[in-house]
Amino acid sequence: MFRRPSGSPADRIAALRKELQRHVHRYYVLDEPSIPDSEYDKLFRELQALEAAHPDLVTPDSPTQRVGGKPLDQFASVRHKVPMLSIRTETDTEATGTKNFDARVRKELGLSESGPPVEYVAELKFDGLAVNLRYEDRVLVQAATRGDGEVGEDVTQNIRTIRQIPLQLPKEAPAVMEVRGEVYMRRPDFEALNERQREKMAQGAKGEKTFVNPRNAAAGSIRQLDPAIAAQRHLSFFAYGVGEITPQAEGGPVFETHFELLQTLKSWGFPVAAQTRTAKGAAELMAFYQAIGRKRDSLPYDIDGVVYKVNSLALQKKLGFVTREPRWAVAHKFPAQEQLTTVLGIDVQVGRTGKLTPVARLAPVFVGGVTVTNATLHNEDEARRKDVRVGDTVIVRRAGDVIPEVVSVLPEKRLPDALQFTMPRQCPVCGAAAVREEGEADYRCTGGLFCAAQRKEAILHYAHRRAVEIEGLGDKLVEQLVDASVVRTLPDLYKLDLSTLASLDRMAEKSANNLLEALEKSKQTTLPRFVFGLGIRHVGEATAKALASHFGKLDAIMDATEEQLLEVSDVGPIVAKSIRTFFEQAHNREVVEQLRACGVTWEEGEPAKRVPKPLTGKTFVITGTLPSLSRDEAKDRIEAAGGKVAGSVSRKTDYVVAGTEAGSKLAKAQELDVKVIDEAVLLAFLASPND
Ligand code: D41
Repeated sequence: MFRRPSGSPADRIAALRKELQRHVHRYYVLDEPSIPDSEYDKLFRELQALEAAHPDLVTPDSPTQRVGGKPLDQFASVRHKVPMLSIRTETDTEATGTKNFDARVRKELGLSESGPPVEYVAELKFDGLAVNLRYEDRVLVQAATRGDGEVGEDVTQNIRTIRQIPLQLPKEAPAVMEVRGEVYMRRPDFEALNERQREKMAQGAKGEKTFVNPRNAAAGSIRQLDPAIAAQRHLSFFAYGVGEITPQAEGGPVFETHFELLQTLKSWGFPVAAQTRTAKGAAELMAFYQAIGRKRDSLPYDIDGVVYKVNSLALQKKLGFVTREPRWAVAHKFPAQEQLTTVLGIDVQVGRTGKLTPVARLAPVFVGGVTVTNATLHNEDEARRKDVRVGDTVIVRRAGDVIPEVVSVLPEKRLPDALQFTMPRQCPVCGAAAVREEGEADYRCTGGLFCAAQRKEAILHYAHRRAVEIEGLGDKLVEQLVDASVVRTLPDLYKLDLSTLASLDRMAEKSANNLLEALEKSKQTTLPRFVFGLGIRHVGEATAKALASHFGKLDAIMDATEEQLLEVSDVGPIVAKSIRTFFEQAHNREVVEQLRACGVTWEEGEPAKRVPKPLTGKTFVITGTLPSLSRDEAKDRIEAAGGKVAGSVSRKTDYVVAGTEAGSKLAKAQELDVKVIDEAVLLAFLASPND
């Protein structure tokens, strides 16, 4: 992805340092990485290799000479009493990965190859932020990030907001006790946080942003200066080790193994991953690696690998550490969940129900254990927010069961002539109008009856028991009829004959006859069933009935203006617009005509006498919190009763509906002498035929 080395090794080293420096700053200081970790690691390893080959070019300020992050200025620094070590990583995902580690441990302990296996503890490697929790006299007195391992940041106030972290230890705990672990964010909490952030941004809040992954969300939340904000971010914690502890001689605990230590921490209220196991020898470690690898996608949090630790604390001591990495532990990585790739194109897919989804077509890339060639951009707003363009270099993420997605674009790699993506206003499958309704995120195709993408759904809906009802025409059969191109649109159903049906797989003559009989029977239907069967968005059974009794005839419904539709009880602006758009599509009208020509009939009636809706012509403003209705519910019900709901109070406002904590709108109403009512009065209006 990156420029090949040009010029001398010294030039390349300088270029790599500059690039890495920039990423380090974005990652550790801003919690906003610009490239995936895997890409950073590649650059880092290239620099390491070059420096190893040219030791004279190593300088103390090289990123390779510094571990971990630089503290933000605003947090107080904390010098760790016992340094927080880092952990050697094994990137070999084959069985050799565990064999090498086990062989090294055995060799350093002077164990023969044929001796009994070494016992390990196998843990999950959470993708979070390492912290040290210090308890003095069994009270949490300080929490600090790992920082560079020597000095971290004091984040006590934020850590105290994590409910999973005990603030107090039981009386058997020693006088000084430091517990180490990872603060992380579960995927559902991450999704919910980003959703809230998006809402805030949509409401114009300044300085709000979404997070690219749970790790950054956790890091950003812990290194958040306002503990009140940290408190709203659901963070989780799990313990993996200890720092300073009161020595045994002074009444400290007696632990012989790491596993025992974890069990004790668990009994004191610290979360310890349930998957933690002891394992003997390389083969059992590998079995653990593979078992967790299979489970990885279904875990509700991200892990980037597993960690193996020698279980016996005596052996750990004997093994010691080299340059801040214990010899008794190793992190065994899983395939990365984020990778760089390029966008070959942006397609728009149409779902079974007509939903349009923009999808980035990608140069194939191996992410999270699978080759990914497509990533969803979700909807128009998301595509705009991320501003993904054809030709862009992007970070692709595949974590958990979720479908791959584009996390962000590398703006510095954008081609100068790259065009901004716009959502098509027409369905790419059938050409019908694609519309996005007020308050909705998605565009939808309005060609429900003839759009190839929606064929199966449209037919199933029409044939439903509560619609036109074609007995025996279910999922499987529709699938078969459409896939064999025997049925394209609804009228094709009525052209089926015995020989066509009998030619289908698994179709006995008896079932073919039954289907033909059911089709014949379905021709005699009712207007509400037929209208419901058309599958017009927002037109359910009740609305179909209301339309039928209001207009009496299908042609009247098809030709009704939005205003006329609004007169129907329970029809609000969104439903009216949806009905109008449906019948504006020439193809939809054609399908209706063809169905009639095939002999589908119903009894038509006279239009109902016009009864004005209770709130026709009245404008409302809602303010404050109502006791039982949500604001949206109140709006829907006022509109369904013929009224309008405005956002601000003016002389044209008829009523202000005020709940608790009503603010400036209430004051404005009083100033303009507009009638103020409460929810009870509103409900009475809605129930009465006139106001
Ligand atoms: O889950 C983890 N991320 C994790 C991190 C773990 N399960 N165990 C760890 N063990 C250690 C040693 C062996 C040094 C006690 C670690 C880390 N260290 C660690 N996390 C961040 C830097 C080092």
